[in-house]
Amino acid sequence: MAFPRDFTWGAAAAAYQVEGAAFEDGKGPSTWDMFCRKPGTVWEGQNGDVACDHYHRYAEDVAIMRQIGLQGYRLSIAWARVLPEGAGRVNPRGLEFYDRLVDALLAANIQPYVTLFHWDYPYELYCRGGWLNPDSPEWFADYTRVIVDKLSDRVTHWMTLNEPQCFIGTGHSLGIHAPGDKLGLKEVLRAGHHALLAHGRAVQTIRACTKQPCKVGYAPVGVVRLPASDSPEDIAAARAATFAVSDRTTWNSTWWMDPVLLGQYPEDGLRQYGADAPSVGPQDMAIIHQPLDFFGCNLYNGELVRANAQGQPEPASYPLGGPLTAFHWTVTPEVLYWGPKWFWERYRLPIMITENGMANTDWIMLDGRVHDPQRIDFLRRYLLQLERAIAEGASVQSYFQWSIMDNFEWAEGYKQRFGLVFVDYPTQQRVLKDSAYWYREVIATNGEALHRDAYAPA
Ligand code: GCO
Repeated sequence: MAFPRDFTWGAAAAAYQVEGAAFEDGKGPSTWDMFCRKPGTVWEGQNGDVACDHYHRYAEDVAIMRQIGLQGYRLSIAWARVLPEGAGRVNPRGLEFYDRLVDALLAANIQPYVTLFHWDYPYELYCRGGWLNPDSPEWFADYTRVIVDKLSDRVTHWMTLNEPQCFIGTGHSLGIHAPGDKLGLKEVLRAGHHALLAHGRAVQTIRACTKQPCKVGYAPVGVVRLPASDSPEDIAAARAATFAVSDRTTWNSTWWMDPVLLGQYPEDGLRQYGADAPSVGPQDMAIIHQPLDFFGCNLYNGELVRANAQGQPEPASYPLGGPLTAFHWTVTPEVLYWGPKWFWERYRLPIMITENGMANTDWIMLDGRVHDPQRIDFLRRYLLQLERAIAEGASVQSYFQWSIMDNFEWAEGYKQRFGLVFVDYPTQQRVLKDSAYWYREVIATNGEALHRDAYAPA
């Protein structure tokens, strides 16, 4: 049995995707509130105004988490709920929501893992330049202080930013996520540099203000390339491609991980971006490169790579008709093998899988249940690969399935269902899917149930 005895089994969600109450109790608007209102941005004009109504139903949701046996729940804080203008005035009612949520989790024996920023940027700060403003790292540090002052007597696990590759790239370059900008690469990377500085300032702030010893990490996307075969050449090529900045987009691992974990931008990234690379102030890397306690990363799938005749990586294709999720993402369980293995080798920090899961075509069936064998098989395959990575020495501390419940999947609206728990949005009824009962077994047996073929839900 590879999973360590103190392994944490959890599930994740993010504020804008589940909370709703978008304009209640003094919350200020976020860029996502505004973005959803622009025609043509989100599928069928949907938005997170109500979402899963978790803001009002959190007690029921925590009871469900307890029923599943979650040991950890990864949540995020809506910055503009706490600071309606993003900076300055604190909204006590917003802060109290997280107070109640954290208390409910602890009472259910579930550890809160708090992400400070999961994309819902305060709109008022966006109007002041957002991540392009050189003051943005300080805004983030000030907000962090408010949260840590309030919650660190009970919260001991913190993550600063979720997926900078996405909120910077998808939000500021492609324009398909909030704030919906299509900036040139130079501005995009400047915004990214400020986000990295914000990470560093937040870590410093957490360490300075925490009321008890705590663990601090980060949650970028793990952009991993997978070897097309078991040959040493293909494996070496996939590893090299995983740690390369091979195009002029933000979609890579090292540009976002190396500064944080090694204190420098990768050489090939500096070459690739050339004159568009951000100017780095003399103190910047010292701020960005803070000691961390864990390396969080979100892992869903990976593209296939093989070695060409010169041993260099080149793209390879998956076999025709291979498995796809409802989102049409490839099913590539080995990403939970190679990802943790290589990230552990490069960064030597204990790993938390902060997200992994799949969208499925779930509905309530005529027997009143939600049967999702694809998700069970998906998670089983992925977790067996994670177990293999651990058995071979990768230090992995925890796994957070995405997501505890169906929720607002950004530009896809409510079309994609990622949950262990089905949400019937018109009634807000929650129904545990078969995968939730199965995951309960996995948790209760610390992974042993992954080796059982037959599974009949309770
Ligand atoms: C992300 C975000 C989550 C998504 C999930 C499924 O990775 O995009 O962190 O908010 O909902 O990944 O796409």
